[in-house]
Amino acid sequence: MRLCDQTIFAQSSGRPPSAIAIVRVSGPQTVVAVTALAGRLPPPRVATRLLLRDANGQPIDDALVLYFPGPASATGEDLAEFHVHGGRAVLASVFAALSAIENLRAAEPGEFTRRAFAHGKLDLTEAEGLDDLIHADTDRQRRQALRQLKGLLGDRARDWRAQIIEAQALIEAGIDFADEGDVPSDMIAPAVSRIRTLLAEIEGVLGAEGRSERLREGLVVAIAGPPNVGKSTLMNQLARRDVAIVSPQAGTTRDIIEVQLDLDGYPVTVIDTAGIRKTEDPVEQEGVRRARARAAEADLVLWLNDCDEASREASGVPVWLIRNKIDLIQGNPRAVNSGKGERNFAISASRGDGLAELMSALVQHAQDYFGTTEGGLITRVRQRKLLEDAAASLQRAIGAVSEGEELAAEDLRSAAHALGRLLGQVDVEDVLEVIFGTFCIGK
Ligand SMILES: Nc1nc2c(ncn2[C@@H]2O[C@H](COP(=O)(O)OP(=O)(O)OP(=O)(O)O)[C@@H](O)[C@H]2O)c(=O)[nH]1
Ligand SMILES: [Mg+2]
Repeated sequence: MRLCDQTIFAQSSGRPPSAIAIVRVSGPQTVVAVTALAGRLPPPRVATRLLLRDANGQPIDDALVLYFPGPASATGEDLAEFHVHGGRAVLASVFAALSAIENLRAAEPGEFTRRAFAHGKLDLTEAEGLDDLIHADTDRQRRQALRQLKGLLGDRARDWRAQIIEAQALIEAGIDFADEGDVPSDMIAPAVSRIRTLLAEIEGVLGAEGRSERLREGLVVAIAGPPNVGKSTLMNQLARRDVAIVSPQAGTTRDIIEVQLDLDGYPVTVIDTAGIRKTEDPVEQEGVRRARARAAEADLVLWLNDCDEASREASGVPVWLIRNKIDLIQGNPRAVNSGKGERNFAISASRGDGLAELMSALVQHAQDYFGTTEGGLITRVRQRKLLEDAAASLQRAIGAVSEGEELAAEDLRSAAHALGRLLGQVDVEDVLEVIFGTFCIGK
């Protein structure tokens, strides 16, 4: 049985209990399912209040039912929505009634979107944008995802691909003529100049900041340092709530604690780690190991030290040195910049001194890190990789023209192929699992 022969259902709204929950059904059995539960099919696209009943005729809930006949639906198939009260028992009864119908089954994560993609409702870059929009935590992420969902990258890629195929046709026509001993350079020259223009455009998009992917992932800031210096206290201050246990005992934190912050629209993950020291306690040793590993992977390390210490461990990422507990010293010391790209701060995490300066430095750092992402079209490594492949093939095609049109045509074919993969038009099966697998169920 082919994938789309089956009818799928899932709750598409948030976690119960909630005031209202939406259950979506998509596939050829949709009309059967709606009629079975609601007694009749409402008119297309008109919200209709109907009593849902189970197979024994027992009432389940008073619902709003919507029916969207395919192909003019979100998935391109017959699709229905049941808006029911969002209680767990209500939902369980609706699911039980739907499961009882032949050829109906619960949807896999992302399956609705996957069907929309299969029916040409959106291309792969738009599907990625949709996934990002659902997972957007900050305003900047939301705007970027919306651009992607509007198909800005997809539209460009489609246009480039069409032009490459045209250029390929021109060159292949040249090859045919060449058989007759008449190499029409006036056919090749316009093709080459078109390829050069295309290449410049793709390189422009590749070069545009190159930081939009970062906006999706967020900036990771690790708080690290020796035990008992006030790392967890600083973490709680940054998070503005008690996420980590603070105690005068050295070696309090062992697990890695993460909080997501929205810094001026930028997504920032702050992690609090175990104090780094030599220890005999195997649990603490593991905490120290994890702390080191996470600090090494972070985009920025805030290295905390008691005010009377100045040592820190070397690491490959930018490190800001922070002297904590300045409230304990007479005549609060001021931060001194070493001028080696390292920044120095003096704070009192418990009293709040210097935290405003640290916060605004973090916002500034986030701004520099993410750059101006407004113009960036690429949001994923997958997209960047395929555009780079296309650019490299075009580059090769330009070089190959003088050596033989067949070679150039082959390079153009692989450039068009890379863009086809970007859009999800060719060789899609391997990427589909990866992309749609990250979606939530009901999407
Ligand atoms: N006077 C003063 N005490 C502080 C300050 N910041 C933290 N403390 C105290 O220092 C002790 C340790 O604080 P924590 O935040 O648990 O330190 P930590 O670095 O997370 O410690 P571990 O998790 O054990 O590595 C606690 O008693 C805090 O109240 C500060 O700025 N001034
Ligand atoms: Mg701690």
